[in-house]
Amino acid sequence: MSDLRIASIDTRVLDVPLFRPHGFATYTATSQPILLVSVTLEGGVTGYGEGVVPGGPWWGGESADTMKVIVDKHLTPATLGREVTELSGIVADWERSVANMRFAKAALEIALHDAWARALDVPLAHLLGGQFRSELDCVWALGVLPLEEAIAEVNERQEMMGTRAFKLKMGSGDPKVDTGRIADLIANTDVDLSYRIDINARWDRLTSLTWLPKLADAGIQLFEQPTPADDLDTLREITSRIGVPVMADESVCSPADALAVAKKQAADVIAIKTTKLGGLIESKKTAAIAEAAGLACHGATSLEGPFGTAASLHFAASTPAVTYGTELFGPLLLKETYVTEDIVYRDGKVIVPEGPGTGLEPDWDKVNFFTRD
Ligand code: MUC
Ligand code: MG
Repeated sequence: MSDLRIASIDTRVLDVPLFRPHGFATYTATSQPILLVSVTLEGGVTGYGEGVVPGGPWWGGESADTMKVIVDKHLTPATLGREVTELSGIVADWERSVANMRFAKAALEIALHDAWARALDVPLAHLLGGQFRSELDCVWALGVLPLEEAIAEVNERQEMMGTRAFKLKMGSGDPKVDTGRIADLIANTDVDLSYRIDINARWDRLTSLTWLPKLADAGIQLFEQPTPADDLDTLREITSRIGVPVMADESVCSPADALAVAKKQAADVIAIKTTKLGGLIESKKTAAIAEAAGLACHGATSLEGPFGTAASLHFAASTPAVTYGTELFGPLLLKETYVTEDIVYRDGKVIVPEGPGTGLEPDWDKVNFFTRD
């Protein structure tokens, strides 16, 4: 077997334009900054991970810039020279030098997993318990958009890639106007489509209790994180009062958070982002807690590029607890890709790439083109 010691870790920030602006509750992204981490083993194999937040630090406080500093200055010295087969110990040791900073840890942890899987010549899912499915349902997320543009985008995605389920971003505007816009969208598109909303923790209790029932009447089938991350009492109240399933996203950034949500019965579904959770090992722990508590898991996204998305797909494909589909559509938001063969989307599903590691290879001309000076 080739030498599995970690020889070098390289980081670079890519700025990849989006095909259209993506409006979140407090920020509109026109490009996605991505920290691309490359880990090379002594035997010569290289693996890739991505450090990504949705657009910028508004979501969880980290950005591609902060991740670069954390990986370069603090995680890399604690990692170089060790055997990649010690990965769970390496990740545990990172806690001695870096608290929190889970997005940064995920970028390196996933690159290490990928290098290890490539060195063994197996798909990444084989290191995560084994792959038992090859495709997953995939939601398309619309940013905050005017009604006509939203209707056009839903129709287009339905036609182009068979998408049947859509996530709508809310929380940026007047709740009454926004609720009306969403009710009009649902009324003016195919009746069989499924819609969910993500408020990114921007509404308070009273706003939620006023407008969520109206959104339920309009046909919304899932409420994602309406209220602030730490307020599990209000999340539980919404979960028990309105009769539409609730998904916890910002409220669950660690396995301990999942345990707190489970104990309070504060949500029905947990959004598993391998980024916010600090990588694949912590994501597995989080999914196990949710499963034991009878909660569903959703394969969620920070709008990663192809490498990050593929890693999350291998996670979802090897984790039976992911029973609530995925929204792993991030690469499709990018104007152009930077891998030689991109992830395939068809019939409302995303296909898990085949081959060693994530199954994807960098297109170095494109990677260099998108690399920040
Ligand atoms: C989030 O909070 O879920 C995922 C899709 C999208 O549009 O935003 C992200 C972040
Ligand atoms: Mg969310």
